[in-house]
Amino acid sequence: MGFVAIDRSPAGIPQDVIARDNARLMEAHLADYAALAARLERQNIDIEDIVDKLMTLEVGLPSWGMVSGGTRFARFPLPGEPSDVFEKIEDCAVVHQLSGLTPRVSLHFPWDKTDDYAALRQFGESLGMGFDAINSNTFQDQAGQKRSYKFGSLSHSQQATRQQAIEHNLQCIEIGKQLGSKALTVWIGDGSNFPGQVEFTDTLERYLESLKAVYGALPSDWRLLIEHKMYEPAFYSTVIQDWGTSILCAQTLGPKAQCLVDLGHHAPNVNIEMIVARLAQFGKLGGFHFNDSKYGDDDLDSGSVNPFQLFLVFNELVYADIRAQGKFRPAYMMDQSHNVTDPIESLLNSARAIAGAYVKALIVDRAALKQYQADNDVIMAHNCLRLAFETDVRAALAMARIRKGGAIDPIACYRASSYRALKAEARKYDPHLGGGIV
Ligand code: RM4
Ligand code: MN
Ligand code: MN
Repeated sequence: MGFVAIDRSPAGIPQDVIARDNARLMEAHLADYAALAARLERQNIDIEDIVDKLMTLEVGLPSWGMVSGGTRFARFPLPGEPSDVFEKIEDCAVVHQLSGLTPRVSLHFPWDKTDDYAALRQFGESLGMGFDAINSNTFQDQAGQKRSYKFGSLSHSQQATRQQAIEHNLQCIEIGKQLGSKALTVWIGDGSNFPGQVEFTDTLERYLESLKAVYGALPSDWRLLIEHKMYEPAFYSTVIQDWGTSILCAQTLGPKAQCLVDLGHHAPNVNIEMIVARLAQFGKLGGFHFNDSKYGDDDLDSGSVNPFQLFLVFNELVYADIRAQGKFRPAYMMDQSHNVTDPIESLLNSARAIAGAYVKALIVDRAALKQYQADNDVIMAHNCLRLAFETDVRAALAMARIRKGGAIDPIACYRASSYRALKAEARKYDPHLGGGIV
C-alpha cells in the first residue's frame, strides 16, 4: 500500500505532553466537576448521564478549513500549515486527539484529489480518523476542464455542462465509497446576478433533472445532502436559495435526499433554530455545517459571535432526538474559514462551543418547560432555556475529553507541544496554496 512508503514524521501530540498538562490542571478540574455535579443533582440530573451522552457526540472537520483561509483581498499563510490532504488529516487527528469530538474529516473534491484512496483511507485509519460526507465542487473551473461553470453547473442552460457536473458528482461518490463515506453534500454556486438573467423555474427544473442522475448512483446506505445558500457567488438569485427550495428538492428526489443547514447561509436575523425544527419534524434534516457569522457567510468559529443561537439550535436538535426516540442522526460537520488564527486552535475552540451548546441543551428541564408552555407562563418557560444556557458546563466537557484521552485545556496543551513550530520545520511552505473558501 502506498501509505507505508510515504515518508512522514510521527503525527499527533505526544501522550506524555497531554498527561503532564492534565496533571497540572486535574485538582482544579475535579473540584469544578464536583461543584457542577452537585448543582445538576439539585435539578435531578446525574452528571454522569450527561457526560455519557456527550461522549457519543461526533462532529466532522472540514479539510478545507485546515489551511489558512482568505478573503477576496488577501490570504496570510501560516508556516507549518498542511500542503496536501495527508497533512490536513494529520492536523484533523490532532484536533480529535485533544477534543475527543471530531473523529472524521469531510473531504472536498477536486481540492483533496490524490492518486491512491485506499492508501488515504489507511492513513486516516492509522491516525484514528474516518471520512465524513464528500463535498463536490462545481462552483469553480479546474485546470483542463472542458466546459466552464461561469454560468452554472447542475442547472446550466447547456446539457453538456450539466453532464460534466453530474459526472463530477458521480466521481465523488466513487471516491467516497473507497474511503468509507456515507454521504455526498452538494452545494452549487448556480444562480444569477441580474434580474432576467435566468428563468427561476427552468433552472430549478434542470437542477432537479441533474440531481436525479446523481441520486440514482447513490449506494443504498448513503444520503444526498442538499445545501442551500441565499447568495454568493450569485448575488441576485441562487437556485437553492433557502430551506424551502431545499426541502422541496429533497422530497422530490426521495428518502435518501435530505437538507443540510449551514448556519452562515441565511439572511441576517433569520430564525435558524426554527428552520432546524421544521426540517427535523419532516424527517429531512440530514446534515449540519457549524460556523458562526455576523454579516453573511462569514465562516467564523462556531459559537464565537452568537453562542445563544448555537444553544437554541442544539435545543431543537435535542428535542428532535427525543421525538425520534434517540434515532435522530444528522451528519454534524463544521464549515469554517480561519483567516487570522491557527486553524487547529480555532477548531478546538469550536469543538468546545459545540459540545457546550449540546450539554446545555441536554440539561434543559423539559418537563418543566412543557408545563410552563401549557400554562402560558412565558417568563418561566423562557427561563428554562436561560438557566440551562447560563450554566457553566465546562467541567463536564473536560471530563468527556479526559475520558477520551484528550486534554483538560486543549489549546494550552497544543501550545505546550509546539506542534505547529515542529511542522513548520518539517513541512514544505507554499504561500500560494489556496484555503479554498469562496
Ligand atoms: C460554500 C458552502 C459549502 C463549502 C464551500 C467551500 O459557501 O458553505 O459547504 O463547501 O463554501
Ligand atoms: Mn457549508
Ligand atoms: Mn458557506
